[in-house]
Amino acid sequence: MLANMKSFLQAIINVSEKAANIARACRREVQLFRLLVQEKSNEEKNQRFVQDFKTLADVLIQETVKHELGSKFPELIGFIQGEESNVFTNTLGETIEVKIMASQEDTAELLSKVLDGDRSAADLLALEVHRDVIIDSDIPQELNDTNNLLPMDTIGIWIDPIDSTAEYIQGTECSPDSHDIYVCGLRCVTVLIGAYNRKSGEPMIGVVNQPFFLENGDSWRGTFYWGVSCEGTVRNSFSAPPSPTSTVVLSGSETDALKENLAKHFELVEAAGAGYKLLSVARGLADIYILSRGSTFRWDSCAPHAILKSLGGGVIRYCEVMEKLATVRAYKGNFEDKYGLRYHQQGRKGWCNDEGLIAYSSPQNLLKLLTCLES
Ligand code: 2IP
Ligand code: CA
Repeated sequence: MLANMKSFLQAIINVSEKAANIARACRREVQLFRLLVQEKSNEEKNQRFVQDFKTLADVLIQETVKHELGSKFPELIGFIQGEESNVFTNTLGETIEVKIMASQEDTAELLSKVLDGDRSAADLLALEVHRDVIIDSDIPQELNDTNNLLPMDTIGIWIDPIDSTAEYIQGTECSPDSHDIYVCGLRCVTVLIGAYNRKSGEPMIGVVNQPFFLENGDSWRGTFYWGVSCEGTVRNSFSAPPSPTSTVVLSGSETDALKENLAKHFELVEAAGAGYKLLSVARGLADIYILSRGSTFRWDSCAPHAILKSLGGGVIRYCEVMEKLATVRAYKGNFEDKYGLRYHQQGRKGWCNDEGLIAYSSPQNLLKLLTCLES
């Protein structure tokens, strides 16, 4: 089946906002928040289910995205994958499969079984799962043209329902550093939905939703970003390509050796959230996100990778590049074609990006980094 790019992208944006609604509800609604953040409580059963609830929030969002995209685009069914499995064993040893049922009532019924009969929490979640969410987006009309049709049987989807789970659960708020990058807190949380070509593995379409973008009073408003880079169509939600910043964003667990080397040439910022750091490069808050270790997965990088590609940047394999730095620097082609991360096949460690990664917003910024690393 052919789908037009505009309706496919709009469907991903809509379901990313539904995911953000669920994530915000779990923080806003007292019955849900209590389960989520492991508040000190004397009711033993809450402790027992707290672990389930954290996983449940993740799993429920992932299943919602799978259910919505699968029902709109049936040829995707079986090719929509994510971080979480929808079958998990609660701390009572019961194996539970989280499914989105046809009706809100049936979904609430199923969820209350996972939540030890807490029907009010289940109802609140089911309400968000079944709510119709259509969000205004700035998708250009050209993506509606007949020359922008996508064969849906060539597309796979990677979902990270809540990236930076640690900040989501216990995020302590912090103010932005001098580069407007938040080192920690709820702003580092992102919902990541990426579409890739099942044959070549190349990322094609990415939506990154930031559920906690703006705090007004005691509630949060989110925002989202999108990028398309496929079949010769290259568009995104940014008004202009990012300008150079000489800033590099890093994981808090990056090696000292790499940090010492980079510090000679760049300003370094350590922030939480793999998705958030990739987004910071796309937003032009940093030129580079470099990660020397295999601590991210296909679901972390696919969506922001597609956005970076649409900006003329990309995400390439750190280890391979470091092994042949001079060759890579001398390469005259598109670095993405030769060294880019691919999403259709497992590597030595499953779906882990085991070679680490270098995310860049432009070839110029990548070359500047490679020159510094070589010196
Ligand atoms: C995590 C999350 C962490 C990141 C880790 C990801 O995903 O993005 O922030 O570690 O690599 O897998 P770091 O903070 O060092 O970048 P999740 O939160 O979905 O498990
Ligand atoms: Ca993640």
